[in-house]
Amino acid sequence: MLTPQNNALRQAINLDGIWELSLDGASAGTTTFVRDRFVAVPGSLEELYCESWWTGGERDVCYRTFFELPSAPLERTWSVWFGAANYRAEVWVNGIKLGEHATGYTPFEFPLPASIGAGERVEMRVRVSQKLSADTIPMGNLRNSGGAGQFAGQYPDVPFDFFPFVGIHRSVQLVGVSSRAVLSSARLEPTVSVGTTGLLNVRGNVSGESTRVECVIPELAWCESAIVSNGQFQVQATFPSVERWDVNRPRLYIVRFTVFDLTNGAVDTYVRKIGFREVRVVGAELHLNGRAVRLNGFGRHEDFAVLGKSYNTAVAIRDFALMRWTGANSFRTSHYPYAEETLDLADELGVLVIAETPAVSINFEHTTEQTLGTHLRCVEELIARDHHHPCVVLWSVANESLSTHPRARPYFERVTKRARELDCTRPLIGVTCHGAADTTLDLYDMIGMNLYPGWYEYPGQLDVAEREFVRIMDEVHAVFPGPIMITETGADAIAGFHSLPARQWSEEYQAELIERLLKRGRSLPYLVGEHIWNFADFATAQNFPRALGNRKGVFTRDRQPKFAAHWLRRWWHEQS
Ligand code: GCB
Repeated sequence: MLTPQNNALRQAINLDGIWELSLDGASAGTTTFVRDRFVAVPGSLEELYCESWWTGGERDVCYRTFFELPSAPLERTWSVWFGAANYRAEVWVNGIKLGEHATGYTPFEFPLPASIGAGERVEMRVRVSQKLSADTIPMGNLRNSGGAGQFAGQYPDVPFDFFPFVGIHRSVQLVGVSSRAVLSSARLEPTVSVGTTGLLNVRGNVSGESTRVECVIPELAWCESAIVSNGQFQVQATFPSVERWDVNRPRLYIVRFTVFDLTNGAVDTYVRKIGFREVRVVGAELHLNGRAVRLNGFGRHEDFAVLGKSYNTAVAIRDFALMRWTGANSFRTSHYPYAEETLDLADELGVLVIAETPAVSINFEHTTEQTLGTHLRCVEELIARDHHHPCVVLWSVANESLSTHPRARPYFERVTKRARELDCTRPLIGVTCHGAADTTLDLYDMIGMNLYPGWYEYPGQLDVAEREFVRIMDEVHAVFPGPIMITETGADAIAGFHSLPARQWSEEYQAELIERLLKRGRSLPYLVGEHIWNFADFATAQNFPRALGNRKGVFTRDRQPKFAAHWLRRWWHEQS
């Protein structure tokens, strides 16, 4: 599946806007819409109205919109494409079920019945379900009691703190392509070898009847015709002189594919941007283009007031502006794949990304054979969507699993094996909060440590927090020889709360804790990165440790700086 594009031979018609909502999702195919509930697409439901939508994680809701197919000069096949809907979506048009997609955060597309003609008014219904269970990714409704870890007993019942927003979170598009032949997938692997020599491997699939696909990079004066055989094509090229894509110095090249049908007429065209760069783990270092690179930045969330988890371009641009202002060069898409537009911006701006699946807090007390199957599908969907983005330098297959459990190792052997089969050009990072007790460390090329000394442990005791931080890191280094980074550390601070001496929840405490831990971290030679938890405050499930959300942001939820953001800005700018 390719992300929709509008060009001379393809149509992408935006269906975003005001849709109707029915709270009766159970009978989605037949439910009546009373036309007094309207929702935004893209949008999350939870912060639109004044009452809570959450019903213990059992609710299905139904969305509805209408559209018409345009009459097109060419023979067209139409489909409907969704950027993401959480957590499960079923799509009907004119009473016919087209299909369903489980897990949020990744796109899905269904062909429309050929019987729908141009100009016909089409009703589309989408049942969106908030149900999470032991079988789903992420997991939910595990009914753990309060003793079973930080997130047990909270409301909604999810084993993570961020609010499980429900909705059609990303754009919906009507996609029209040639019914003769169309590019259905394109896998590009650009890399650089010695000096400035660029190598490019292209593999792709074409559906329909096609003879050849032309691949062109105008700026490299490259044009190659690949023969299509059994719906597949492949080409390789070597370029003596390319400019690399690098952190803060992004160089992107446009690749254009043109598909020809049996009469040698051009019937489809599609463009992709690529960057020539190489990422590798060398000893205890992470190398980008043959040089050690340090990751400074944040764990983040897709979260903003009213918008919930839905994508918004203005917020995305503000976030990149703030990251640049601090001097950050990277972030992790904690704890799920972000909107592809966010990766497009990271490609354009030279920001490095750790791309993560939605597998957060896998709890092996509850996993089933189905959990693993769903997790593997999440890995496949993430890599299928994001492999061509030069900004993605590491894959994270999960965040903070219960990886001390005996079932963790065989499970993650399967997950990491699948990720490596799908992409051998990027290292895998294992993100853990279990330190040296994690039984899966050696399955990864790099380790990300989530640790909160001075917050959850040793509150108020900054000297002890520093010592603990070094002790835990050294313990991991003793059993894992590769590169290690901090993927999470920090403290909650409510903007405007001040305290001297510095005490928990004050801006002073958050800033001082971060400063002390990061300065100590610089004395550890194997530490190749520091990501602060979190970039901005975010909405959470309800529980007593959360004061109207998680306040570990160094920016507020409306993206204004706390003291810690100013300190990071000085620190990262001094280092660069
Ligand atoms: C963690 C989780 C993250 C939480 C954070 C916290 O370890 O990975 O999702 O938000 O701790 O603030 O407790």
